[in-house]
Amino acid sequence: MKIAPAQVNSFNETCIASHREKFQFLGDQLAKRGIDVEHVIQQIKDFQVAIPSWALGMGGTRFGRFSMGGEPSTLEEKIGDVGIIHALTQSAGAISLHIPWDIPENPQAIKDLAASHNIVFDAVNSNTFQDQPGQSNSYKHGSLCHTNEAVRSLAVQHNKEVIDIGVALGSKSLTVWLADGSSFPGQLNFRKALSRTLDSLKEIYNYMPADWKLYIEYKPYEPNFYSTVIQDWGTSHLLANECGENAYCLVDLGHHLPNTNIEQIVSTLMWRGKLGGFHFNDSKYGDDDLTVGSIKPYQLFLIFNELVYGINNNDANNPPLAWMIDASHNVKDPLEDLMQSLEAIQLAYAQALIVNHADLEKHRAANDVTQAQSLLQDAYRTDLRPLVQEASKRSGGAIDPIACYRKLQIRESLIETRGLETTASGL
Ligand SMILES: [Mn+2]
Repeated sequence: MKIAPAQVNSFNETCIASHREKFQFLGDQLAKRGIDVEHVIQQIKDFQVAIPSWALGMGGTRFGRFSMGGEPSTLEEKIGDVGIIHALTQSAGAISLHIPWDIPENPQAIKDLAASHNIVFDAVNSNTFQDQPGQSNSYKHGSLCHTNEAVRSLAVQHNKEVIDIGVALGSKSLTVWLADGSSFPGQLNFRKALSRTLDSLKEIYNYMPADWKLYIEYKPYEPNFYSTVIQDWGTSHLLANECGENAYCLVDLGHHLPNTNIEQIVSTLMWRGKLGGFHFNDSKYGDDDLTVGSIKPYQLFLIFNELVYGINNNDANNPPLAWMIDASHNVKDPLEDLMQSLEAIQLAYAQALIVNHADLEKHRAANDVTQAQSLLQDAYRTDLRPLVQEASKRSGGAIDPIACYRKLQIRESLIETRGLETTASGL
């Protein structure tokens, strides 16, 4: 199903008066503070976040999975769902495919379908963390790091196939996340495992077209619980440096131990020109994959503050970043959850855009700790929701995407067309 612009417009008519009032007030307040409101709105309008193909159905835990109904069971339906989110928000104009969960049978037809929703293909993601039916060698004890050369070459070959699929779709990057590691002391020779992983990654890197980027994701634990081969940003950075100039680190917010200073990692990687992209989610304990901004919105703002600073002070030529939501939806409607995440991302970005970095530097130079902290908190505590809503409206999206989604009874229509018992591939 497709949402017509007229449906969004007629929804907007129902809330335009109250929106105008709030936006006018906020705009005046920001202007008095010397903020170029139009510039911030334009930045928000230009900001697009990719939706991963695996986030559109209900996820689950190892204890169970509860269906939502109307979930997409084919790649075509998944693209349709991203199309719904994009029509309502105008900020999700890309999809990131997971292979082999979502192999397009006819890449051109899939490309055309996505284009009809104004959606492009973001990074493609390989999967060497589970065995596929009939697979000759198992990934049980690792993939790119495996002790057996045959397993490593199977995993390398898979990544090359993922690149080929991405090329056919117009993707320009490959994201590699490895489950490789060990669950018990003694199981793995750390040094040899890392060295084998580097050799495998180099082979994948060398296969990529010259205009592609390789994103190397890290994670400290899970599914292995004693060690992970690419455990942290330093290891990812080391591997990316060894691979070459088109290899970058990928930061997934949930892939850190509790209380890690992620904004500092962002700052360091951008300083070196090695930050490739972001996987957004939120967490309380570990890799919880919760809705972005639902647990630690201040941390999200501080991360965006470093991102904006890094983008504006880009002496190391860090390339434009790949933004993607990487979350799981176990209890909420996945489409509503994704729209909540998009709003949180836009809000944090907008708050970061109103930080006066020149003043902040003055406070820092004077070692005025109080003022420096207050300056950041002042931006964070400014309610910029009317500004984000204005950006959505001006792009042709809904002033309140979730309210519009409910008003149009999208989930009900999806259940009517697809039924109650569907399961998205890969979940
Ligand atoms: Mn991720």
